[in-house]
Amino acid sequence: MPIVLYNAPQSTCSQRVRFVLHAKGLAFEEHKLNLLEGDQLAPAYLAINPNGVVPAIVHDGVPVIDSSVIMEYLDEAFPEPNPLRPPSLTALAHMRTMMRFIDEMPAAAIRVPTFNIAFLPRFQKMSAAEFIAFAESKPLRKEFMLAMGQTGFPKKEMDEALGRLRRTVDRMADWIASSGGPFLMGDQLTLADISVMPTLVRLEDLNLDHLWQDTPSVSRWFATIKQQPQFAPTYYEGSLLTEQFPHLAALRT
Ligand SMILES: N[C@@H](CCC(=O)N[C@@H](CS)C(=O)NCC(=O)O)C(=O)O
Repeated sequence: MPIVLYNAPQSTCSQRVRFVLHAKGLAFEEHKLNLLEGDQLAPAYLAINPNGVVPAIVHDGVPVIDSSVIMEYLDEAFPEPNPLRPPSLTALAHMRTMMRFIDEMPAAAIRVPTFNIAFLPRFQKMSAAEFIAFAESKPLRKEFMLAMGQTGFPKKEMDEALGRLRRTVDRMADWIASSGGPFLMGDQLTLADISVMPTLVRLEDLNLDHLWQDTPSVSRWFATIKQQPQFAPTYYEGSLLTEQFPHLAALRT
């Protein structure tokens, strides 16, 4: 039975899982959910992922949810080809520490510029009652949506999010320096690289790549990631926000 993937093209968490599936050469059946239309809140999907977020996979009839858990699950279930976790227990613990940091810091912080710059115009078209009903229907992101409201996050929150993203770049530079690169853990591409990859792609998509312009080791890391054969099939047409939202096209010029 092929793996079934529920995801969204532009979703950073989904991009992690697509990359791992391609790295393993696994056949999968892809279901694309429209997150702005609320497909992730449909009862049939909530039965798979009660958190109402993507991605989720179903393997042998059993759902596995949360992108970090899915990545580890896939690497454990299909270690070859391309093992994405280091063999020693201490290195594995180090990789997981990086992944926790990435989930807690950049993966959360990136939502603030993403929503303010890309999604807000869509929410501003809703009536106040429609927006509140949409926000309140989200099991995981209700408070986040209500905090953003229809005017967006204030400058203070944008600045704090960009600060957390900048500190992530600094931490990546430390990891590359101590491992010798080209990847975060040295010669081996691991789940830690795949975990942080979509944040840098998103920052570049939002024209915020100045955050690492003074950090050549991170620029080199990013160029190396883009050269991986899994990168292009992961980022198929429509995976970038500038490809989906016409008002963002100007950011590219
Ligand atoms: N910790 C979860 C977070 C998943 C998540 O936030 N997914 C976003 C897309 S990247 C989503 O589905 N958002 C839909 C919504 O907010 O309604 C994971 O890593 O899978």
